[in-house]
Amino acid sequence: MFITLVLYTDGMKVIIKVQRVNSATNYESTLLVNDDVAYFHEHSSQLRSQCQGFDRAIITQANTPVGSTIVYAGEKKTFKVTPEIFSTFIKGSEMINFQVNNTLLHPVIVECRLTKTDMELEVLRYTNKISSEAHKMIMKHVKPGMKEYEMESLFQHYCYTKGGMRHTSYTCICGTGNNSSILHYGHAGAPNEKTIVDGDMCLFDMGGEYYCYSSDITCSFPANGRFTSDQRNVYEAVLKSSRAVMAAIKPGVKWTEMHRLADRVHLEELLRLGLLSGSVDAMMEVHLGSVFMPHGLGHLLGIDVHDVGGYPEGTERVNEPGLKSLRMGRLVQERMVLTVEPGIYFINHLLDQALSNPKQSCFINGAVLQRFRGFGGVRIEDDIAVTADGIELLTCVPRTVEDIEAFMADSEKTFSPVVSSQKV
Ligand SMILES: [Mn+2]
Repeated sequence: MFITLVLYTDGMKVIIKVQRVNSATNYESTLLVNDDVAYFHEHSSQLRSQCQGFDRAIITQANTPVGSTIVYAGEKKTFKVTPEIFSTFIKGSEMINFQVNNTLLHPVIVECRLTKTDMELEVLRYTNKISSEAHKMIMKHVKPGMKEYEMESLFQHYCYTKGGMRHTSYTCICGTGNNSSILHYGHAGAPNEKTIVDGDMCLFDMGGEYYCYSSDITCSFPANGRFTSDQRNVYEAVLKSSRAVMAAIKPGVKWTEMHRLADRVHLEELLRLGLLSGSVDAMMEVHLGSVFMPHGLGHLLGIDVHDVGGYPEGTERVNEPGLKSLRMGRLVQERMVLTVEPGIYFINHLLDQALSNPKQSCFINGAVLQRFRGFGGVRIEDDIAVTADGIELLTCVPRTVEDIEAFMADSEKTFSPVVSSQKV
């Protein structure tokens, strides 16, 4: 394995890429994409010093000769390609056998990947657009009697034929019935092989990848296109928390607080359903939310589906049930791209654990809970980009119960993305 540092100008922009190449497969994965010239100026000496140590470094300069002025990304920033900027880089052959300083390089790369440039956002909008369309196509096609893996295959086919996306961002999760409560279902040991049954909830978590950039979308809906009243209630509880979180996200908010907000809405709704009783504050004290949502609310998204940067040095994980699974612990910043993916699941061993814990079982109505054994789970996962004062919703699929039922019934009724908790 070696790392390549590429600096090139592509007509209008300067891109710095650090690539890791697996010499066995020649598969390249990009670790850093940055087209911010100001960033480059600021860090050029640091980056240069870190080149010392790459097993191999290839520096290329295309199109634009040294000394020319580049207009950056159509904005009024100009960047003079000075000889000294290239002086070290341009002589690639001299850079063989340097030592990598990962201690210095790692945090630089992580910060580059944390917030997205305009061009990166464009690619992420694209991955979401195509993947949303593929999810909608699946919703039109799914029928009891089909296999879960048919849905995986159809999704991949759509992404590749319509979007040129050769890979998905992760192995497709196509859980139906009780399988929808298995968080990472679809792996080699359980390869989406169940037959879909009338009455099943489907939980399809799939995202296409384009030029290394990911998408990560989950749609939950009934296989037969009509929600039962229990399915509707659980679904709408999750949709309510999703939209409450989206309405609250803006630069400066704590991601851990967003997770707690989702937990609180879930508990309030399960209380309303009669599945729980008592004080929601007291339930929060004993982390009852994590019984129903044992994963984190969401994560950074970018070149990797669970992208880097969630815990920089000095940011500690909150060691509480649920919260400890969060892949990001830092404050929300403009230009971050995140998933918002609350869920409510009925996972037998977690339910049994809670029932045997007097601090939690006192809130649970066992008889009502019994009805939900085998229900599976609901997750609603959208991708968002953080703006100066809120969010841009990148995912566009039917989300309300009414939209889903109308859409699956083959109605041409249009739906509009719901971004406010008020509309749910
Ligand atoms: Mn996700």
